Amino acid sequence: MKTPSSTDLAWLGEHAAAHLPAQVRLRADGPLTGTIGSEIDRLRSLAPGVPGSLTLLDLPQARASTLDDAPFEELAAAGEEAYALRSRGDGSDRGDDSAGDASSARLEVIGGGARGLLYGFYAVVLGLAPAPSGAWTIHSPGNSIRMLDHWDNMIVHPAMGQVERGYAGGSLFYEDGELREDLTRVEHYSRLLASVGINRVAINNVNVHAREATLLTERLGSVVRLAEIFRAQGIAVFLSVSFASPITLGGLATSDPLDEGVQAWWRRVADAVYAAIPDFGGFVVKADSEGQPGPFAYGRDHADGANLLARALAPHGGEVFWRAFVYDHRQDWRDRSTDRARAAYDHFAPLDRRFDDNVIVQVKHGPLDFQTREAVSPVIGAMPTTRLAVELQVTQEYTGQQKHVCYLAPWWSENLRFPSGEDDAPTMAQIAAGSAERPGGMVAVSNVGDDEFWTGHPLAQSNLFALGRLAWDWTADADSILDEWISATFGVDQAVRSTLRELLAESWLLYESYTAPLGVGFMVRPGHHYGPDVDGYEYTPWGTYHFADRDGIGVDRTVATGTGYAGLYPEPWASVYESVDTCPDELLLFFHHVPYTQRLHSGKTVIQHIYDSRADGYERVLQLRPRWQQLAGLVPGPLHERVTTLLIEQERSAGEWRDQLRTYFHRASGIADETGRPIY
Ligand code: GCW
Repeated sequence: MKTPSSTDLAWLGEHAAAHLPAQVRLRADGPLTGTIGSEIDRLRSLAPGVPGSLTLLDLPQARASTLDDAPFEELAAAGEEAYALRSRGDGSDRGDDSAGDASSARLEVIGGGARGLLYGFYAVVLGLAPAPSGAWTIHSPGNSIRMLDHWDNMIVHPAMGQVERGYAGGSLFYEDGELREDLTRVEHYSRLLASVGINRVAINNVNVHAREATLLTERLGSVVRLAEIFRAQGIAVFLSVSFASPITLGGLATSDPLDEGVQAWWRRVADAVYAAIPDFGGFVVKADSEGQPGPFAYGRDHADGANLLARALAPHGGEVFWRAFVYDHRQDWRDRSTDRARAAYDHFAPLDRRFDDNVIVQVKHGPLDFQTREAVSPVIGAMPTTRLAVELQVTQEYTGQQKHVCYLAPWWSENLRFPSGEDDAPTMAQIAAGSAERPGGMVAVSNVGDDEFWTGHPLAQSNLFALGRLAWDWTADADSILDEWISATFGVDQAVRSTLRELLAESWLLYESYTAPLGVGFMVRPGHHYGPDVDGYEYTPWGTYHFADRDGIGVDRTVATGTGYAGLYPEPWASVYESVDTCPDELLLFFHHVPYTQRLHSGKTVIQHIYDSRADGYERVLQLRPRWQQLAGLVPGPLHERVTTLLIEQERSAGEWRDQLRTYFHRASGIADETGRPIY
């Protein structure tokens, strides 16, 4: 087997190319001579010698062609990111594993615009869009915002490394404080993103340090170069900016959003950025959060702050992604009335109607912080007139740090499908998607670095892929997405497919089973957040407590006796969560402080559940490696070795979680494990 290159080891590698008919017939001239057009040309070179043909046309070309039965009006209405697809000839379905003899198959793709054509092309390459023979199907994204945020630093940060919460090596973009000379991998990466429909990317950490702040001004040239690469894939580039920039970069005495000098400074800076990058996306801002500067210093609120930047960008069509992750990270652990889970709601819900049209409030999917399990953020249903984006974390900060196998699509799906109220209330995804007039969508923190497998754990590529697919269509099924990723990456060998399914499909629930129980969250080692440390955050200022003592555990967030957080939801959820009887088991300790002897709906007591699931989870982890071993020789050797090494670490770590949690809660409760399994 040849030594795989990093491109081979992601889904646009050799297996994807195998889907492509050979005599690809490109007619991508005319209005498509832009950079996307040349990109389509480049992609054609991936096609091996399979007979058949592929016609790619944009809408004006298609109208002028012989395809007079194409759904022109519908496609035009679906927008420039949409595409129409039809197969003709042998009746095979390009999305089907058993595509069979494609000798006479012919695929026709019409793009609503250049990006639609590119997406249609990738869908064919990756087998993502079944094309029933004879009939046209139209595919269009369910979200207009499909964005990835990079938490990359130009300089390696002493505590956080080069990529904050990055588990895949250094930054793809920067090296030694500057943009890399060789950006070939950024080109590959931009293709990976476009192939699953990503259309926006932010290229630096939301914690904006001194050097990275200068991307906005003296290092704008680096942004220009990255924007050129991403442009070819229809992806707009965004910068994370510091709210204090007028002071730190501009030498002003203030960054007060109501100060005219500050407003003029931001306008001048935005004008300069757009002079260099006419299709620049805009800014991402983390303000008044974990030490980042913000409008509170001047007695202003977050609408004042966001609108300041929005008004500088508006003349150029730019957007501000303003994060709602605002809470008191210096709280006194003795203070039981402050609840971090409430913070984003308390700060932002009252500001609905105050944000300018080009502000998108970016809300983490849960009220705490990307935990393995937590409730859905009540902010999303509380700002009906504000453009919103749900923020997900592809990088596995709290979900195994790309050392543990953890396929997150089922967890994201569960959040996206969450109905905001009774009966046919819209789901969280529908609310975020917004309307044609006020579009929103999804933003996620990337899990990619300069690692040869892109994501450290090669199987963590599935999360990046799934994120794009769910941003395109939140109703897509997590298992089907997994299958798509497996075929695109590893081909259609049945043994490979079934093993990967077994390893990945329920890996999130497996991870949950041996880590913090029943929605209580955290219990991780402070700082790096890897591995168990039950009391690690208990007496810290971060607002992340479990309140376990000899009698019970959990956070009382009820209206009746707790922080009142449960009351921030509309019905039925306010009532469902308020009562121990109706609260779902998996969120019991998120909403309630209960005795260890509390019985779950599963019939087990809380303490026995903690004992059992930690021990059973560990046993299941032990089954992963022998299963993976069966793929030796069926997947590239270096990839097989990397996964094997990581599975050994997952076993070690899961054992540590099991033993620390079982022992801790035995010591706390004094209640025996009825199975008699070892406790230390
Ligand atoms: O989960 C926390 C992380 C921080 C991160 C922060 C955020 C970029 O531990 O490292 O900072 O979230 O989302 O801003």
